[in-house]
Amino acid sequence: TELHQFIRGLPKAELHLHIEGSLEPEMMFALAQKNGVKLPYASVAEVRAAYQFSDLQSFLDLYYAGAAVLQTEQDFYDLTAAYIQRALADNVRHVELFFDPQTHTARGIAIETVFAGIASALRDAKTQHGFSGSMILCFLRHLSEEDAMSTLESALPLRDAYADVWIGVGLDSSEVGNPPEKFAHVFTIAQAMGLHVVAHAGEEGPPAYIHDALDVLQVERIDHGVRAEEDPALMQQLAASRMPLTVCPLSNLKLCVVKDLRDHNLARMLRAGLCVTINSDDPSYFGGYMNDNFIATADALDLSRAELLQIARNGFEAAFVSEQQKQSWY
Ligand code: ES4
Ligand code: ZN
Repeated sequence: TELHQFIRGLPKAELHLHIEGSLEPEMMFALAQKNGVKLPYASVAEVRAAYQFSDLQSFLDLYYAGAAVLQTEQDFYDLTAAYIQRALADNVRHVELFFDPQTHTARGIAIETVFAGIASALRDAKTQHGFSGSMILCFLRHLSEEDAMSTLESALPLRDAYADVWIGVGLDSSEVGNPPEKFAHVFTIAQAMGLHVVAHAGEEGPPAYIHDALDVLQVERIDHGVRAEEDPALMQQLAASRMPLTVCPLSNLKLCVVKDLRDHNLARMLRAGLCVTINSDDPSYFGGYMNDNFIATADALDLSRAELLQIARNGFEAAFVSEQQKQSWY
């Protein structure tokens, strides 16, 4: 339809994308064969058929298993380059991608390998396509704060070599039972180093986790945040401060955070004045990249062109880039 064409033509920024979650089954199979990794699936079709989730944890179990095929710098390069190609096709101009070093270092992959592969793909895309991209290192919240701290320490020596791309830290994985306070110390250090700070909060966890991510971790964006709606005072605060929420509608549907996209609160939060953005989270697992997320949401919630334009602009407003770079986009 014409509205879908309008959406495809909008320049977009993607602020909530786990690079390991962009691993398509075809690449998973090819890398498994190349690297001699055994997968519990006989075919690409079997992998896709396994992507039926009941909650966040049921997804994370498959997501961490799939990531085990990534071993060399070239593997991380190819993964990132494939995502960028897909993003360019959706008119995504800027990405701040998440990566999970602990998933890889736990398997004996050096953190340098992860940084080098992802960063080279981002740098090549900048040269070749004028595509702008940066990296946010996420700590796995189901692991200890000591583990997060040693991950940050192992990344510190890379700071200067990756100053052009490594811009921040985030917090992901199993939310409930792993509140923001658990990572207060490591976030304080990261922020003191001049890194941007974000955290997943209020995806499955309660609104109190959003409050604490803001208060204790001093985050500059909330990833997901959809459960903010249960706390009217928090909604007021998020609207007044224009605190960005990186919402991922198809993810919320696939992980049963909402049971129908028509029940999603994205439009209500937008209309309440919150800085809502649309993102794809783990596009290979959740059935869609940026335009798929925008189109499915627009159709389910009857978003107007003005609202869709506002959402796309919110992505650039919420991006960790200079005012000058923002003005070049809008
Ligand atoms: C994630 Cl959807 C989601 N939530 C929390 N952690 C994650 N890691 C990758 N995808
Ligand atoms: Zn996420």
